Amino acid sequence: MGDYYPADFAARYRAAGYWTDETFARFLPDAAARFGDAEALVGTDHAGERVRLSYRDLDAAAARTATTLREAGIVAGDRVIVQFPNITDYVTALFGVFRLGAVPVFALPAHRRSEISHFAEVSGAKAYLTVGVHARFDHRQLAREVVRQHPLTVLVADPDPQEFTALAPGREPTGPADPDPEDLAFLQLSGGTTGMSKLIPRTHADYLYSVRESAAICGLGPDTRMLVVLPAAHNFPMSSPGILGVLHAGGTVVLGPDPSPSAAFALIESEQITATALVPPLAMLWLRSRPLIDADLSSLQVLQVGGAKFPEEAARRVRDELGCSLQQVFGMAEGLVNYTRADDPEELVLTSQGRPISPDDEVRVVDDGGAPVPEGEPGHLLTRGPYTIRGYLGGVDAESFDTEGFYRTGDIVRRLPTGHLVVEGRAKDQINRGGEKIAAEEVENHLVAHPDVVDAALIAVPDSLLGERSCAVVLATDPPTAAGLREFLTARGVAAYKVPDRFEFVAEYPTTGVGKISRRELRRRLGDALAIADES
Ligand code: AMP
Ligand code: DBH
Repeated sequence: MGDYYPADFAARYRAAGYWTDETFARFLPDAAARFGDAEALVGTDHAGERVRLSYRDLDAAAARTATTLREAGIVAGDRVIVQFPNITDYVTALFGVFRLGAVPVFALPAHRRSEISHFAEVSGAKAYLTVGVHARFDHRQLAREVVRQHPLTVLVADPDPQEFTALAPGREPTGPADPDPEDLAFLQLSGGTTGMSKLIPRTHADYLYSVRESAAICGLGPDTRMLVVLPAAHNFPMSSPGILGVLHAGGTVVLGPDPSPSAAFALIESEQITATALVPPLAMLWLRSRPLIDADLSSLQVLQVGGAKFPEEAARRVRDELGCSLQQVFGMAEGLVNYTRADDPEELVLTSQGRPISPDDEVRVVDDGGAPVPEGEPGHLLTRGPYTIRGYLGGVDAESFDTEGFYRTGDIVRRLPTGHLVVEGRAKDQINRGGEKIAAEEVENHLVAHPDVVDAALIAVPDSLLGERSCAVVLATDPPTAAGLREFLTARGVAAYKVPDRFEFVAEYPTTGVGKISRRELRRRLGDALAIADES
């Protein structure tokens, strides 16, 4: 049994019925037994072919993919990096891995050498599953670079896997493994607050509890048709309630490879989509584009928005302009997920980020010294509960967890008398670029590797579309150009979304009392500079 939770808490969560014997190895076999010929998955495959799979088909495809993985040497407990765009091969590969009792490590399509190598190193991964060319980027080349340092078995969903193994269904099915429900099911990624993304160990029992409850809270059932346009491996579209919630409830998942309004609106109409999930910048783009695109969106009942704060002004436009209701979702891959409920008063849906899934989600809102703040006052959000981790992979981390096991989310929230949370900001050093989280320190580390860079500070600057963009404030002897630094970061294998949107060169930094760079002061100065630039 895994030691992911203290024994007394585990016993409590089991006794409450939150944790059951369900595992991801048997997820699809069970769903196939319950939903058989109902449509489970619609999308395109790696070859761009339209695919429609029933629950039975999907389970059979995963069972045969598991055979290919097994023949490539993957066994129960192995860590396997999965990196896919929103294509049907992702789902069959993922459930193939689960079926073997192996442990997926969820990379995003935007990740490059720097990130994939980091995941390989920290997770001790044995294999890497990916595609050929996607969005004009050749993942086989990426794999080639990664395997130079990390001996991974690479399987590629492409007719031309080059020197690697083809990831395709094998001839025979492989039966499901029997992992311990309280053991590690997969490694999810944190947005990364103080460096590279940390790996988040989630167990079958804790995660499936959140999936089942999410599906119930969101009213999912066999009639649900959910469009997934956010990167499918991200925690939000995966589980809140996401792909897993829909497949658990017998509905249909429609994978959309392209979140643009024109592509997504066409799919909503043709596939009679009832629900979808977006980050705020995309939701704002959809709102702006609605009058310009001729499409029937009348099937759409709910738009979920989460990942970053959705401005109230935009929230107020959803019902009239998109013709559906809004659900705000405030979650984190570490655990705690909050939803506004369908029967919440409209004002609460528009102005709060929802309330927790579980009656046993413990929420504390505290001041800088750790003392509780009065209800309704802003403070640091700490949480503990039946699906929130007690530690990252690789041990104790006193910065992220307090002595009682509460996870310090880094978010500043207000708690309303109804239990709903309003996100006011972030204490942690992370930039939220429209839902894509960028760890300041990670990018700074790359920048200071440049021979002419003395020091670098990455800070957020407000942006009307993305919420925040990144600005690198660089201290350099012989200032390189912004273009030169961009090239430098790209050559180091840094994902494009982490390359600073803007560069500023300075001769010195403002510092705090103990001599640390004052990001707050930098932000203020930069804010002033931007305001001046706007006036001129
Ligand atoms: P991650 O560590 O990538 O899982 O990101 C989780 C973080 O995203 C949270 O701690 C929040 O900072 C932010 N976040 C997620 N949903 C929302 C939301 N609805 N409103 C504001 N911030 C959010
Ligand atoms: O941003 C997130 O990580 C997030 C947002 C909404 C999340 O993990 C979730 C819901 O589960």
